[in-house]
Amino acid sequence: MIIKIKKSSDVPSSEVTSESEYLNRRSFLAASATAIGATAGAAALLGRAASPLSAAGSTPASASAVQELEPTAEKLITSYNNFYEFGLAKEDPAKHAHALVTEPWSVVVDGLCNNPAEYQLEEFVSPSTIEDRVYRFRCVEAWSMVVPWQGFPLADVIKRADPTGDAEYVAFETLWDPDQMPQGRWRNWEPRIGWPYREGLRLDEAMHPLAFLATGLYGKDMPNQNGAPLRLVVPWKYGFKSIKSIVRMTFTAEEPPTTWATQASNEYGFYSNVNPDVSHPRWSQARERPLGSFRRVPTRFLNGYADEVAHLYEGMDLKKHY
Ligand SMILES: Nc1nc2c(c(=O)[nH]1)N[C@H]1C(S)=C(S)[C@@H](COP(=O)(O)O)O[C@H]1N2
Ligand SMILES: [Mo]
Repeated sequence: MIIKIKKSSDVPSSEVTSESEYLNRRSFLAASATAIGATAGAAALLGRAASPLSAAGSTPASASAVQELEPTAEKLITSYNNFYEFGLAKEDPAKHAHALVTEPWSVVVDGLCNNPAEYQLEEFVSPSTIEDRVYRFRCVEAWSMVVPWQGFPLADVIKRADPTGDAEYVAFETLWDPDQMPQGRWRNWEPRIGWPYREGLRLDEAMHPLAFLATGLYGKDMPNQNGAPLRLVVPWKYGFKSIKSIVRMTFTAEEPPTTWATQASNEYGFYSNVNPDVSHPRWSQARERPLGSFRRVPTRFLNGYADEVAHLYEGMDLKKHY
């Protein structure tokens, strides 16, 4: 599907681009952003926060931030995937997700909000400006990548929905259609998983300017295996929070049940903030392997976004609320 792209004034984006063109353009943008002082969009492109404060254009981009965020090869991002509806092996989604029908696509917004609605994808996306965001992405399995996404802030659709005063959380659901996703029927596990895949955020997390609804990567429409046509990206949380192929968003008063926390609550909590100091019961989270490399590198607190998001967790015991 083709999403009509409104260009953001400061960051041109999202023509169909080869990886090498993309990277060239990116260094150009990085250079100009450094020269003019980073705007929110350019700051995000450089992997710096588009925080409410820096959105005013006050945060100059640092050269080190540019070097840190060398995007992972497109081929790796689109061939090494977790999308269990299409099978359990990393190569399965790229093999099978062509069966996913993304057009037409609709998204239901409901629950505790003043403007519940069912949108066609085009209506859902078009009020927003599509931006580039180069984000670190850290899977709970201790591999990581850097992805040049295109999309728009999750806050845009939340503001439009206008959650009521009782709404504390927002829950998300992926499409579940066993005809399109036959690999999702595994003999032993599937009954316990309880499709559809579900995720959720606290409302203040969801409103944070880094929380992103992605419609593409590397300047192209989202590949099916990466969660076409629309997936969540929450860069400071483990990858499984970044739910794919979203068909529903529901505002709730209570913490909503999520797929992996339901499956194994001692291993996967609701928060699932990237934290090198809180081990998974079966492995350490202190280090990670960037895709395309064999060396392991230290994992950063909140995946490197602590300056922007740590305040969301002030006063919380992150070992307990893992
Ligand atoms: N619907 C759905 N969303 C999902 C998953 C899944 O299996 N089904 N896997 C999650 C996990 S564990 C990760 S690491 C990321 C992987 O995203 P990627 O394949 O684009 O790298 O998607 C997340 N979103
Ligand atoms: Mo993951």
